[in-house]
Amino acid sequence: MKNNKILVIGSSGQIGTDLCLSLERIYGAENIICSDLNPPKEKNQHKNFIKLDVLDNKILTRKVKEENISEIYLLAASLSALAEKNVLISWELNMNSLINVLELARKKIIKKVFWPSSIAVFGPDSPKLNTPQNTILNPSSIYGITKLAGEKLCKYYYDKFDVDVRSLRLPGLIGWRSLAGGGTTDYAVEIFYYALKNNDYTCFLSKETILPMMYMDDAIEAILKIMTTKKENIKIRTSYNISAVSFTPKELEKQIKIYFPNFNVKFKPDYRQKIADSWPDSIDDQEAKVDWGWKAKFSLEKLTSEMFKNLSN
Ligand code: AKB
Repeated sequence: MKNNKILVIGSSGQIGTDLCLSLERIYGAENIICSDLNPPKEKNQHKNFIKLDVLDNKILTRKVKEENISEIYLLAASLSALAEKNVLISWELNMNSLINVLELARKKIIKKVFWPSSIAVFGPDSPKLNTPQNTILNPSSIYGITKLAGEKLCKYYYDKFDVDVRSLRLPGLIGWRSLAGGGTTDYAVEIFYYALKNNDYTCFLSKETILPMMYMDDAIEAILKIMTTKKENIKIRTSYNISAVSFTPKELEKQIKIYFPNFNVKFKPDYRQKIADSWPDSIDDQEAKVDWGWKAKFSLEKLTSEMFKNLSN
């Protein structure tokens, strides 16, 4: 695989931590270059780790050429809650990282790109229930605006330069290998850590806020699947809707109480409530199912049991 190496940008983050492990297992650790500004949680977690700033285009290009990279998974981003506090920095990171990577593909230095979009592309004017693939997109968060602009860029680079960039509109992700950071859906990960430590949890969203969510293993499978699907079967070149489960903080608390009956959640909504209120309750992912056979495996019950099983280990 000398000329077919993969570069993961943002490998120490929530998705990157899990994705790198899967890519290393499938393609061999020697073929995966993990990169981030921060080191991985565990020392020697990856065979190849480099410190890399995706905004430094010169060094990025040099590294990609030196390592014979053919595919990039671009995961570095500022998520919804953090982005509201750092508008310009988030715009710069979310947009310029994508432009830098798309340019490498336009110049044929790399062959394929994965870039995650988000349910944040939807806004208060989008239908709330079973939100369709093609609908009104008026995001109200700066993060949603960067994701929508990113989707348009992906489609433009595909139509104009035949750049093979593939994307998913990810919901809130729940995994045990790392904490989320800076998102509106982060409560659904944090809450497990509090329950395990026998601490009560104060949720920053109201108890009835329903949001689309997904267990990390499902998300990784979706990413691997869309990246290995034949090019002609990828019909959507903005970003695919994908969906797994939808639940409220109260429903998650109820599930957790099956394992920790004395666990309690207080609800103290903050500025993140407004972001959550602008997002869909549930997502219609028919196109992903038809085009590349997507199907989620983890229900709320199953993901809760997996979280406790793995976190207590
Ligand atoms: C966030 O909460 O910002 C992310 C997302 C849904 O894209 N988890």
